[in-house]
Amino acid sequence: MSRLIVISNRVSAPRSTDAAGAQGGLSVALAAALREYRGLWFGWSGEKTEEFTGHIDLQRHEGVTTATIDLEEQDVDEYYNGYANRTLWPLFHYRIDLAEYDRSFAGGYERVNERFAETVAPLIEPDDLVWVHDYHLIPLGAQLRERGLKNRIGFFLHIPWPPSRLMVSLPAHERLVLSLLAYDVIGFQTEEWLESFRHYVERELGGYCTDDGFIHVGHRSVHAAAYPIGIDFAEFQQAIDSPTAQTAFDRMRKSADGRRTIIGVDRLDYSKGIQDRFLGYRRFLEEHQECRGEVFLLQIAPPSRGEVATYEVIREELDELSGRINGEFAEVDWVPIRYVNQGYPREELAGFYRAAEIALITPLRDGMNLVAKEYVAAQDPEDPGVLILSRFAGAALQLKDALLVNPYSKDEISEAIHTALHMSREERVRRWRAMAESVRNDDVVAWRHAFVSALEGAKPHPRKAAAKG
Ligand code: ADQ
Repeated sequence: MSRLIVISNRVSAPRSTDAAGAQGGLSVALAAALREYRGLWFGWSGEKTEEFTGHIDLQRHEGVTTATIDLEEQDVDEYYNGYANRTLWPLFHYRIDLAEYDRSFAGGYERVNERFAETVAPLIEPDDLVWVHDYHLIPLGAQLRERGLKNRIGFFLHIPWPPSRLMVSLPAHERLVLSLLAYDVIGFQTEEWLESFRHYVERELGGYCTDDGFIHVGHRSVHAAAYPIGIDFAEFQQAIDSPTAQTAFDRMRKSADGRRTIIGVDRLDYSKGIQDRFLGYRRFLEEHQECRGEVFLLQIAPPSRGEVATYEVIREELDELSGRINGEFAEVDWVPIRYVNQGYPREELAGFYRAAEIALITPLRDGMNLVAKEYVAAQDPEDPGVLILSRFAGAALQLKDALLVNPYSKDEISEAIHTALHMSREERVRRWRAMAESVRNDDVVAWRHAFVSALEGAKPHPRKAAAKG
């Protein structure tokens, strides 16, 4: 059997020394794949070094080999904080108003992708399958081909693919997209992002798409398909059955004191729509005075990407907005929003999800959104809560029995909260069953099997180099 080489910006293989549940489902799932295929996981250590040397720190944790490199400060500024998080992240989430186009960012991005390629290439054996993850590493496949790799190489994009009309605002967009043709399989979260990609290929690259799932540009044919990511359902069930989850559940229910809990859990990011969510909840409190004092919103949002200025701004805005709403509506014995800026271990989070009668997950745009799936998995089958979900999250295409809302509309959010609070148990159970079936069947194990089998099935790469822009 071929080995599997996973390459992503950051590496997070499970370690038994980590606090219980500190690892995300994705890292657990990729680690399981790596154990099965005896592979290794390559990426940035998260550490900085004075001068890039290409030194690889090889480690083995619980049957998984990790290989990490340190990057220079300039690399981190231009590649990670720059092109990845200030150019591609906003653009791919349809926020061209926030996207910064800076030539030094683009240069740093190329340079770090080259550094990745240069360092990882000697670790790759001829029969290895290579799986590259996410928007940080789009050109990596082409860089590896330039170094003579003929392996089957796949790419999975965890975030949306923007509509062509937005994509063309990126300087040198053709060059970036053409570099994707070096891969054998390109995976997207949903049919919607795949459709946007195919549209770009036809319109901007003069290529064409065929019914067998291939895109064709010049002499290259690449398999492009949707592989919706899921959660590790079995692992999450264990988390929910743990004593820690039970304690967290009891703590929440006790502190709710008979009030109903609406929960939101997100990384603090503008794409997650937390501001519009607060405003929608505010509208609900205005319109339904009779419900004031009977519900509260628990918003858990640990800060992310502290080095990017936009994230500082959104943090300040949310502090201000939650303070204002609380000031406006609070009573001596009731605060409408509990806004918590920290992360919690998975088992505790599972207990919080279960204690919440409603989840309000309203990203303005999201590749998938695993929080929505975790909420569904954590519910009591006899008395499940209601999921209110943005129609612009990738997860909405699978979780059609959620209350789907337009996250920009305060009225829709307000109405959905009201509907959720009054929904009969029978309807809650009916909706939950349909969603739970999807979350259980399309889990992260099914996701990686689907992607890796597609990669295994790919034809060997032709001797001729991939098209370059
Ligand atoms: P993210 O944008 O990070 O991921 P999401 O899919 O919701 O978004 O995953 C977040 C993960 O972090 C979940 O497992 C959640 O439990 C955890 N998490 C979030 N807030 C937390 C908190 N306060 N405490 C503890 N854990 C917390 C990107 C894309 C998504 C895509 C995923 C996976 O943006 O669209 O679903 O990758 O492909």
